[in-house]
Amino acid sequence: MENPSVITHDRLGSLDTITVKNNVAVAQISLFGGHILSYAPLSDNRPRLWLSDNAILDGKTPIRGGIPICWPWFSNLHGQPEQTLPSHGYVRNQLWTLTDSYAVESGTRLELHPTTCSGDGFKGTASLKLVVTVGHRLQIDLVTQNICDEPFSYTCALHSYFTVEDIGNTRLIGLSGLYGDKTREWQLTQTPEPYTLFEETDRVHQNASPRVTIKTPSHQTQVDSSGHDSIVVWNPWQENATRLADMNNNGYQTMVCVESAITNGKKLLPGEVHTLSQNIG
Ligand code: TA6
Repeated sequence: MENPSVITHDRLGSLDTITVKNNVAVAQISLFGGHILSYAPLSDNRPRLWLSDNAILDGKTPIRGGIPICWPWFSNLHGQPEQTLPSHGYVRNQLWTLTDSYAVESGTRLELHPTTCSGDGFKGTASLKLVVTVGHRLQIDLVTQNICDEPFSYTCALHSYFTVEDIGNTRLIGLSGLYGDKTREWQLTQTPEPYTLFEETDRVHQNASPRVTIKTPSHQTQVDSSGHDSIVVWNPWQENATRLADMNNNGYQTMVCVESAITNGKKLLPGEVHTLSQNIG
């Protein structure tokens, strides 16, 4: 296990959290949802992740901000709007367990598991593990294994909320090709250059860009992905922000979601393992 002085167990609202403070970074993870709430490298002490001031921390409601784990489906299962199942799957609504923590060359590594991988809407038998490495950069690995004798398919996302000083002064670099625009009936649209945000933005970029850089006048945040088939970009903008009970009315001005995702579906054969990764710098 990791040196006990590096990991502490705390509370945030009704959430049991784990705080990692090592010699290169600080991070906080909620056991509810296996949900990374914050991360800042000591090199600049700049928080990389956005967490809503109005986030509901009751241990029952998905947390607005940080890195929600969307599994075993992204958004609404099979896209049916009348879906009665929870948006973004069901593991972000569960208590997770810290099953291991240990020092690695780059920092501190934590392994967490959800209470169960089974649930309505998913027929597979899977194991799921979140491996978080807190170092000069933040590495997140979501590891899915098919542990039954039948193949299954799933979608998933690391639904990361990044903090920016001003969304109106933010550019995304590294995206290309066509995206599906959820705000316009999933119309296929060419990625703009420069990539600025000026309205509700809800896009699934089909090109699996390995690196997206979030550029503001004073900072650049690198979002590297692997094991993904798409990148999702989301900002609710003003009207939706006022509708969201867990986002203050101008919360949209200081955040952007850049999500490493499998939105087209991943089929796992019996015994097969797949890892969806995001690395934040
Ligand atoms: O990732 C984009 C998205 O699917 C949006 O359509 C919006 O629903 C967002 O996720 C937030 O979803 P949530 O269920 O966390 O409110």
